[in-house]
Amino acid sequence: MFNQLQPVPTDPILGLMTEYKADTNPKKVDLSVGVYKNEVGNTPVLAAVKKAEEYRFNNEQSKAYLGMAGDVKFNELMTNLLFGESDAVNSGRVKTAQTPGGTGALRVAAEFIARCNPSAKIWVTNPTWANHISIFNAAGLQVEEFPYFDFETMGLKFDQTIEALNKVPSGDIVLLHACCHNPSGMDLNIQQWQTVADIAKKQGFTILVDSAYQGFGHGLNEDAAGLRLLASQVDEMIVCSSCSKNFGLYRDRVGAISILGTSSAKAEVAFSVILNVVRAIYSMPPAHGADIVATILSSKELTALWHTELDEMRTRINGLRSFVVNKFKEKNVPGNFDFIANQNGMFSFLGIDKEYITTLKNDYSIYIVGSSRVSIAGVNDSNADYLAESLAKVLNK
Ligand code: PLP
Ligand code: TYF
Repeated sequence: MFNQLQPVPTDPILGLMTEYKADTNPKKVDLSVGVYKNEVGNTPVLAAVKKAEEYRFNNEQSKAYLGMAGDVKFNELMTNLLFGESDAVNSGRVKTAQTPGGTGALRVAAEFIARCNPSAKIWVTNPTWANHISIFNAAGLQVEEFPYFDFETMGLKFDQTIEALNKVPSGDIVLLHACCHNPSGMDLNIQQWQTVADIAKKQGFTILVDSAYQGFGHGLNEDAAGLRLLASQVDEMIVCSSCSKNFGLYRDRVGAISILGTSSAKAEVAFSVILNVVRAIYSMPPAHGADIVATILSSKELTALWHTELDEMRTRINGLRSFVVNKFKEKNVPGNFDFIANQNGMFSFLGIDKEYITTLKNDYSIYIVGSSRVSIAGVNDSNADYLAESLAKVLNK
Protein backbone atom coordinates (compact mmCIF):
# COMPACT_ATOMS: atom_id res chain seq x y z
CA MET A 1 0.00 0.00 0.00
CA PHE A 2 2.76 2.50 0.82
CA ASN A 3 5.04 1.43 -2.02
CA GLN A 4 3.65 3.79 -4.62
CA LEU A 5 4.16 6.89 -2.42
CA GLN A 6 6.60 9.59 -3.50
CA PRO A 7 8.44 11.71 -0.89
CA VAL A 8 6.87 15.11 -0.23
CA PRO A 9 9.09 18.15 0.43
CA THR A 10 9.05 19.42 4.02
CA ASP A 11 7.53 22.77 5.03
CA PRO A 12 10.16 25.26 3.75
CA ILE A 13 10.14 27.26 7.01
CA LEU A 14 10.16 24.34 9.47
CA GLY A 15 12.75 22.58 7.26
CA LEU A 16 15.13 25.54 7.66
CA MET A 17 14.59 25.46 11.42
CA THR A 18 15.81 21.83 11.46
CA GLU A 19 18.83 22.64 9.25
CA TYR A 20 19.74 25.53 11.54
CA LYS A 21 19.62 23.30 14.62
CA ALA A 22 22.01 20.83 12.96
CA ASP A 23 24.50 23.55 11.85
CA THR A 24 27.66 23.48 14.00
CA ASN A 25 29.00 26.92 12.94
CA PRO A 26 29.18 28.97 16.20
CA LYS A 27 28.41 32.12 14.19
CA LYS A 28 25.11 30.77 12.78
CA VAL A 29 22.17 33.19 12.65
CA ASP A 30 18.53 32.07 12.53
CA LEU A 31 16.17 34.50 10.79
CA SER A 32 13.87 31.74 9.57
CA VAL A 33 10.94 30.58 11.70
CA GLY A 34 8.64 33.11 13.36
CA VAL A 35 9.55 32.45 16.95
CA TYR A 36 10.34 35.31 19.33
CA LYS A 37 13.92 35.35 20.58
CA ASN A 38 15.35 37.49 23.36
CA GLU A 39 18.65 39.38 23.36
CA VAL A 40 20.66 36.17 23.86
CA GLY A 41 18.73 34.23 21.22
CA ASN A 42 16.52 32.21 23.57
CA THR A 43 12.74 31.71 23.61
CA PRO A 44 12.08 31.39 27.34
CA VAL A 45 8.77 30.41 28.94
CA LEU A 46 7.00 33.61 30.05
CA ALA A 47 6.99 34.22 33.83
CA ALA A 48 3.18 34.63 33.74
CA VAL A 49 2.95 31.17 32.11
CA LYS A 50 5.27 29.63 34.73
CA LYS A 51 3.13 31.07 37.53
CA ALA A 52 -0.09 29.83 35.91
CA GLU A 53 1.48 26.39 35.47
CA GLU A 54 2.42 26.29 39.13
CA TYR A 55 -1.15 27.21 40.03
CA ARG A 56 -2.47 24.52 37.68
CA PHE A 57 -0.14 21.91 39.17
CA ASN A 58 -1.47 22.64 42.65
CA ASN A 59 -5.14 23.07 41.76
CA GLU A 60 -6.01 20.84 38.82
CA GLN A 61 -8.92 18.64 39.89
CA SER A 62 -9.42 16.26 37.01
CA LYS A 63 -8.19 15.19 33.62
CA ALA A 64 -11.59 13.91 32.51
CA TYR A 65 -12.65 14.94 29.00
CA LEU A 66 -13.68 18.49 28.23
CA GLY A 67 -16.25 19.00 25.49
CA MET A 68 -15.57 19.57 21.78
CA ALA A 69 -15.38 23.35 22.31
CA GLY A 70 -12.63 22.86 24.89
CA ASP A 71 -12.29 25.13 27.91
CA VAL A 72 -15.41 27.28 28.24
CA LYS A 73 -13.69 29.91 30.38
CA PHE A 74 -10.84 30.18 27.85
CA ASN A 75 -13.37 30.64 25.05
CA GLU A 76 -15.08 33.49 26.88
CA LEU A 77 -11.79 35.22 27.73
CA MET A 78 -10.45 34.83 24.18
CA THR A 79 -13.67 36.28 22.77
CA ASN A 80 -13.11 39.36 24.94
CA LEU A 81 -9.41 39.61 24.09
CA LEU A 82 -10.17 39.54 20.37
CA PHE A 83 -13.43 41.47 20.11
CA GLY A 84 -13.11 43.80 23.14
CA GLU A 85 -16.21 45.60 24.41
CA SER A 86 -18.54 44.82 21.54
CA ASP A 87 -22.25 44.85 20.70
CA ALA A 88 -21.71 41.72 18.62
CA VAL A 89 -20.43 39.87 21.69
CA ASN A 90 -23.03 41.36 24.04
CA SER A 91 -25.84 40.26 21.74
CA GLY A 92 -24.57 36.66 21.69
CA ARG A 93 -23.61 36.74 18.00
CA VAL A 94 -20.03 35.54 18.67
CA LYS A 95 -19.23 31.92 19.52
CA THR A 96 -15.70 30.68 20.17
CA ALA A 97 -14.20 27.18 20.33
CA GLN A 98 -10.72 26.37 21.58
CA THR A 99 -8.54 24.68 18.92
CA PRO A 100 -5.08 23.08 18.72
CA GLY A 101 -3.18 26.27 17.78
CA GLY A 102 -4.00 28.81 15.11
CA THR A 103 -3.33 26.13 12.51
CA GLY A 104 -6.05 23.95 14.08
CA ALA A 105 -8.42 26.93 14.01
CA LEU A 106 -7.73 27.49 10.31
CA ARG A 107 -8.22 23.80 9.51
CA VAL A 108 -11.56 23.75 11.35
CA ALA A 109 -12.51 26.98 9.55
CA ALA A 110 -11.64 25.36 6.21
CA GLU A 111 -13.89 22.35 6.88
CA PHE A 112 -16.63 24.64 8.18
CA ILE A 113 -16.46 26.79 5.01
CA ALA A 114 -16.61 23.63 2.89
CA ARG A 115 -19.84 22.68 4.71
CA CYS A 116 -21.27 26.17 4.10
CA ASN A 117 -20.28 26.30 0.43
CA PRO A 118 -18.11 23.54 -1.10
CA SER A 119 -17.38 25.71 -4.13
CA ALA A 120 -16.27 28.73 -2.06
CA LYS A 121 -12.97 30.20 -3.19
CA ILE A 122 -10.57 31.44 -0.52
CA TRP A 123 -8.94 34.75 -1.53
CA VAL A 124 -5.57 35.28 0.14
CA THR A 125 -3.09 38.15 0.05
CA ASN A 126 -0.23 37.80 -2.42
CA PRO A 127 1.92 36.75 -0.70
CA THR A 128 0.57 35.03 2.40
CA TRP A 129 1.75 32.47 4.97
CA ALA A 130 2.38 29.39 2.77
CA ASN A 131 0.48 27.12 5.14
CA HIS A 132 -2.77 29.03 4.43
CA ILE A 133 -2.80 27.58 0.94
CA SER A 134 -2.11 24.00 2.11
CA ILE A 135 -4.75 24.18 4.84
CA PHE A 136 -7.58 25.31 2.56
CA ASN A 137 -6.55 22.99 -0.26
CA ALA A 138 -6.59 20.11 2.22
CA ALA A 139 -10.29 20.78 2.80
CA GLY A 140 -10.87 20.63 -0.97
CA LEU A 141 -11.21 24.40 -1.35
CA GLN A 142 -9.69 26.44 -4.15
CA VAL A 143 -7.34 29.24 -3.11
CA GLU A 144 -6.93 32.43 -5.19
CA GLU A 145 -4.60 35.37 -4.59
CA PHE A 146 -5.35 39.08 -4.63
CA PRO A 147 -2.62 41.77 -4.97
CA TYR A 148 -1.38 43.03 -1.62
CA PHE A 149 2.38 43.56 -1.22
CA ASP A 150 4.41 45.56 -3.73
CA PHE A 151 8.02 44.37 -4.03
CA GLU A 152 8.86 47.55 -5.99
CA THR A 153 7.97 49.93 -3.17
CA MET A 154 8.16 47.37 -0.32
CA GLY A 155 4.72 48.67 0.72
CA LEU A 156 1.09 47.89 -0.09
CA LYS A 157 -0.50 48.09 -3.53
CA PHE A 158 -3.85 48.94 -2.00
CA ASP A 159 -5.38 50.32 -5.23
CA GLN A 160 -4.95 46.90 -6.80
CA THR A 161 -6.23 45.23 -3.62
CA ILE A 162 -9.45 47.24 -3.87
CA GLU A 163 -9.80 46.52 -7.57
CA ALA A 164 -9.49 42.77 -6.97
CA LEU A 165 -11.80 42.65 -3.92
CA ASN A 166 -14.45 44.52 -5.90
CA LYS A 167 -14.70 41.42 -8.08
CA VAL A 168 -14.94 38.80 -5.31
CA PRO A 169 -18.48 37.40 -5.34
CA SER A 170 -20.87 36.54 -2.53
CA GLY A 171 -20.20 33.04 -1.22
CA ASP A 172 -16.40 33.41 -1.37
CA ILE A 173 -14.07 34.06 1.56
CA VAL A 174 -11.43 36.79 1.86
CA LEU A 175 -8.65 35.97 4.32
CA LEU A 176 -6.99 38.95 6.02
CA HIS A 177 -4.23 39.05 8.62
CA ALA A 178 -5.37 40.93 11.74
CA CYS A 179 -1.92 42.50 12.20
CA CYS A 180 1.81 41.82 11.66
CA HIS A 181 1.20 40.39 8.18
CA ASN A 182 3.15 37.19 7.62
CA PRO A 183 5.38 37.36 5.54
CA SER A 184 5.53 41.10 4.62
CA GLY A 185 5.05 43.01 7.90
CA MET A 186 2.70 45.41 6.00
CA ASP A 187 -0.70 45.93 7.63
CA LEU A 188 -3.86 47.76 6.60
CA ASN A 189 -4.48 51.06 8.37
CA ILE A 190 -7.92 51.71 9.86
CA GLN A 191 -9.21 53.59 6.79
CA GLN A 192 -8.15 50.66 4.64
CA TRP A 193 -9.99 48.23 6.95
CA GLN A 194 -13.06 50.44 6.52
CA THR A 195 -12.69 50.34 2.74
CA VAL A 196 -12.48 46.53 2.85
CA ALA A 197 -15.53 46.38 5.16
CA ASP A 198 -17.50 48.54 2.69
CA ILE A 199 -16.52 46.28 -0.23
CA ALA A 200 -17.44 43.16 1.77
CA LYS A 201 -20.88 44.61 2.49
CA LYS A 202 -21.39 45.61 -1.14
CA GLN A 203 -20.14 42.32 -2.62
CA GLY A 204 -21.47 39.99 0.07
CA PHE A 205 -18.31 37.93 0.56
CA THR A 206 -17.31 36.74 4.04
CA ILE A 207 -14.09 37.78 5.76
CA LEU A 208 -11.90 35.39 7.70
CA VAL A 209 -9.40 37.19 9.94
CA ASP A 210 -6.28 35.31 11.01
CA SER A 211 -4.99 36.79 14.26
CA ALA A 212 -1.67 35.14 15.10
CA TYR A 213 0.28 38.12 16.50
CA GLN A 214 -2.09 40.18 18.66
CA GLY A 215 0.09 42.42 20.84
CA PHE A 216 3.20 42.18 18.65
CA GLY A 217 2.42 45.17 16.39
CA HIS A 218 1.22 48.20 18.36
CA GLY A 219 -0.63 46.71 21.37
CA LEU A 220 -3.44 44.29 22.21
CA ASN A 221 -6.28 46.69 21.37
CA GLU A 222 -4.54 48.43 18.47
CA ASP A 223 -3.78 45.09 16.79
CA ALA A 224 -7.44 44.04 17.00
CA ALA A 225 -8.82 47.37 15.71
CA GLY A 226 -9.40 46.09 12.16
CA LEU A 227 -11.22 42.94 13.19
CA ARG A 228 -13.28 44.90 15.74
CA LEU A 229 -14.26 47.41 13.06
CA LEU A 230 -15.44 44.54 10.85
CA ALA A 231 -17.32 42.87 13.72
CA SER A 232 -19.25 46.10 14.35
CA GLN A 233 -20.33 46.37 10.71
CA VAL A 234 -20.62 43.04 8.91
CA ASP A 235 -23.26 40.35 9.34
CA GLU A 236 -20.98 37.35 9.44
CA MET A 237 -17.27 36.71 9.86
CA ILE A 238 -14.79 34.09 11.03
CA VAL A 239 -11.77 34.76 13.26
CA CYS A 240 -8.94 32.25 13.73
CA SER A 241 -6.56 33.12 16.55
CA SER A 242 -3.35 31.77 18.00
CA CYS A 243 -1.76 32.08 21.45
CA SER A 244 1.54 30.67 20.18
CA LYS A 245 3.33 34.02 19.92
CA ASN A 246 1.68 36.37 22.39
CA PHE A 247 1.69 33.82 25.24
CA GLY A 248 4.84 32.05 23.98
CA LEU A 249 2.90 28.75 24.06
CA TYR A 250 4.05 27.56 20.62
CA ARG A 251 4.39 23.85 21.35
CA ASP A 252 1.38 23.65 23.66
CA ARG A 253 -0.90 24.32 20.67
CA VAL A 254 -3.39 26.92 21.84
CA GLY A 255 -5.76 28.79 19.55
CA ALA A 256 -9.42 29.42 18.84
CA ILE A 257 -12.01 29.76 16.12
CA SER A 258 -14.68 32.42 16.59
CA ILE A 259 -17.68 32.96 14.39
CA LEU A 260 -19.91 35.98 14.18
CA GLY A 261 -23.47 35.18 13.05
CA THR A 262 -26.30 37.42 11.91
CA SER A 263 -28.11 36.63 15.17
CA SER A 264 -27.43 34.69 18.34
CA ALA A 265 -29.63 31.83 17.05
CA LYS A 266 -27.82 31.68 13.68
CA ALA A 267 -24.45 31.75 15.45
CA GLU A 268 -25.62 28.85 17.61
CA VAL A 269 -26.47 26.78 14.52
CA ALA A 270 -23.12 27.58 12.86
CA PHE A 271 -21.36 26.68 16.09
CA SER A 272 -23.04 23.26 16.15
CA VAL A 273 -21.57 22.64 12.68
CA ILE A 274 -18.13 23.72 13.92
CA LEU A 275 -18.35 21.28 16.83
CA ASN A 276 -19.38 18.55 14.41
CA VAL A 277 -16.29 19.31 12.29
CA VAL A 278 -14.12 19.16 15.41
CA ARG A 279 -15.61 15.82 16.43
CA ALA A 280 -14.59 14.24 13.14
CA ILE A 281 -11.00 15.54 13.31
CA TYR A 282 -9.78 15.41 16.93
CA SER A 283 -12.89 15.24 19.18
CA MET A 284 -11.61 17.87 21.55
CA PRO A 285 -8.56 20.11 21.96
CA PRO A 286 -5.74 19.55 24.50
CA ALA A 287 -6.40 21.21 27.87
CA HIS A 288 -3.08 22.37 29.24
CA GLY A 289 -2.23 25.51 27.22
CA ALA A 290 -5.76 26.86 27.16
CA ASP A 291 -6.00 26.45 30.93
CA ILE A 292 -2.77 28.45 31.30
CA VAL A 293 -4.17 31.26 29.13
CA ALA A 294 -7.48 31.20 31.05
CA THR A 295 -5.63 31.29 34.38
CA ILE A 296 -3.59 34.32 33.25
CA LEU A 297 -6.54 36.21 31.78
CA SER A 298 -8.77 35.64 34.80
CA SER A 299 -6.17 36.92 37.27
CA LYS A 300 -5.50 40.66 37.52
CA GLU A 301 -1.98 40.05 38.77
CA LEU A 302 -1.05 37.51 36.09
CA THR A 303 -2.65 39.62 33.34
CA ALA A 304 -0.55 42.60 34.43
CA LEU A 305 2.60 40.46 34.39
CA TRP A 306 1.70 39.08 30.95
CA HIS A 307 1.13 42.63 29.62
CA THR A 308 4.58 43.63 30.85
CA GLU A 309 6.19 40.64 29.15
CA LEU A 310 4.25 41.14 25.93
CA ASP A 311 5.20 44.85 25.90
CA GLU A 312 8.81 43.83 26.34
CA MET A 313 8.70 41.46 23.35
CA ARG A 314 6.98 44.07 21.16
CA THR A 315 9.34 46.86 22.21
CA ARG A 316 12.38 44.70 21.54
CA ILE A 317 11.20 43.80 18.03
CA ASN A 318 10.26 47.37 17.15
CA GLY A 319 13.62 48.60 18.44
CA LEU A 320 15.39 45.93 16.40
CA ARG A 321 13.72 47.17 13.24
CA SER A 322 15.49 50.58 13.40
CA PHE A 323 18.63 48.93 14.74
CA VAL A 324 18.83 46.63 11.69
CA VAL A 325 18.28 49.52 9.26
CA ASN A 326 21.07 51.53 10.91
CA LYS A 327 23.38 48.53 11.09
CA PHE A 328 22.93 47.84 7.37
CA LYS A 329 23.80 51.50 6.63
CA GLU A 330 26.84 51.40 8.92
CA LYS A 331 28.18 48.28 7.18
CA ASN A 332 27.37 49.60 3.68
CA VAL A 333 24.88 46.90 2.73
CA PRO A 334 23.86 48.00 -0.79
CA GLY A 335 20.21 49.05 -1.15
CA ASN A 336 17.68 51.01 0.86
CA PHE A 337 16.19 49.06 3.78
CA ASP A 338 14.41 51.96 5.51
CA PHE A 339 11.05 50.23 4.95
CA ILE A 340 11.98 47.62 7.60
CA ALA A 341 11.64 50.27 10.35
CA ASN A 342 8.04 51.04 9.34
CA GLN A 343 6.66 47.50 9.21
CA ASN A 344 5.02 45.47 11.98
CA GLY A 345 5.61 42.27 13.86
CA MET A 346 8.23 39.62 13.34
CA PHE A 347 8.69 39.67 9.57
CA SER A 348 9.94 41.72 6.64
CA PHE A 349 11.21 40.86 3.19
CA LEU A 350 14.78 41.85 2.38
CA GLY A 351 13.83 41.77 -1.29
CA ILE A 352 17.07 40.02 -2.32
CA ASP A 353 17.43 37.23 -4.90
CA LYS A 354 17.34 33.54 -4.03
CA GLU A 355 20.97 32.97 -5.06
CA TYR A 356 22.10 35.38 -2.30
CA ILE A 357 19.92 33.58 0.24
CA THR A 358 21.49 30.26 -0.71
CA THR A 359 25.01 31.74 -0.41
CA LEU A 360 24.15 33.27 2.97
CA LYS A 361 23.08 29.85 4.23
CA ASN A 362 25.84 27.74 2.65
CA ASP A 363 28.81 30.06 3.21
CA TYR A 364 27.79 32.09 6.26
CA SER A 365 25.27 29.91 8.16
CA ILE A 366 22.69 32.71 7.96
CA TYR A 367 19.22 31.20 7.61
CA ILE A 368 16.58 33.18 5.70
CA VAL A 369 13.40 31.83 4.09
CA GLY A 370 13.72 31.52 0.26
CA SER A 371 11.24 34.36 -0.33
CA SER A 372 13.79 36.66 1.46
CA ARG A 373 11.53 36.86 4.54
CA VAL A 374 13.49 37.52 7.71
CA SER A 375 12.30 37.01 11.27
CA ILE A 376 13.59 40.20 12.89
CA ALA A 377 13.61 38.75 16.43
CA GLY A 378 16.55 36.54 15.42
CA VAL A 379 18.84 39.61 15.36
CA ASN A 380 20.75 40.63 18.50
CA ASP A 381 23.78 42.68 19.60
CA SER A 382 26.09 39.69 19.21
CA ASN A 383 25.14 38.71 15.66
CA ALA A 384 24.13 42.04 14.04
CA ASP A 385 27.65 42.98 12.87
CA TYR A 386 28.26 39.53 11.41
CA LEU A 387 24.86 39.57 9.69
CA ALA A 388 25.33 43.04 8.13
CA GLU A 389 28.96 42.39 7.14
CA SER A 390 28.06 39.06 5.52
CA LEU A 391 25.11 40.60 3.71
CA ALA A 392 27.33 43.45 2.42
CA LYS A 393 29.94 40.92 1.18
CA VAL A 394 27.39 38.72 -0.56
CA LEU A 395 25.42 41.57 -2.17
CA ASN A 396 28.57 43.41 -3.29
CA LYS A 397 30.11 40.37 -5.01
N1 PLP B 1 -1.42 32.22 11.02
C1 PLP B 1 -0.30 32.88 10.76
C2 PLP B 1 -0.35 34.08 9.88
C3 PLP B 1 0.92 32.45 11.30
O1 PLP B 1 2.03 33.11 11.05
C4 PLP B 1 0.92 31.30 12.12
C5 PLP B 1 2.20 30.77 12.61
O2 PLP B 1 2.67 30.94 13.58
C6 PLP B 1 -0.29 30.66 12.39
C7 PLP B 1 -1.44 31.14 11.81
C8 PLP B 1 -0.43 29.40 13.22
O3 PLP B 1 0.06 29.45 14.46
P1 PLP B 1 0.02 28.19 15.44
O4 PLP B 1 -0.60 27.06 14.73
O5 PLP B 1 1.44 27.92 15.78
O6 PLP B 1 -0.76 28.65 16.60
O1 TYF C 1 5.71 31.63 9.52
C1 TYF C 1 6.28 31.25 10.54
O2 TYF C 1 7.50 31.22 10.63
C2 TYF C 1 5.45 30.87 11.75
C3 TYF C 1 5.74 29.49 12.29
O3 TYF C 1 4.02 25.13 9.23
C4 TYF C 1 5.27 28.36 11.47
O4 TYF C 1 4.13 31.06 11.42
C5 TYF C 1 5.80 28.11 10.20
C6 TYF C 1 5.39 27.04 9.45
C7 TYF C 1 4.44 26.16 9.98
C8 TYF C 1 3.93 26.41 11.25
C9 TYF C 1 4.35 27.50 11.98
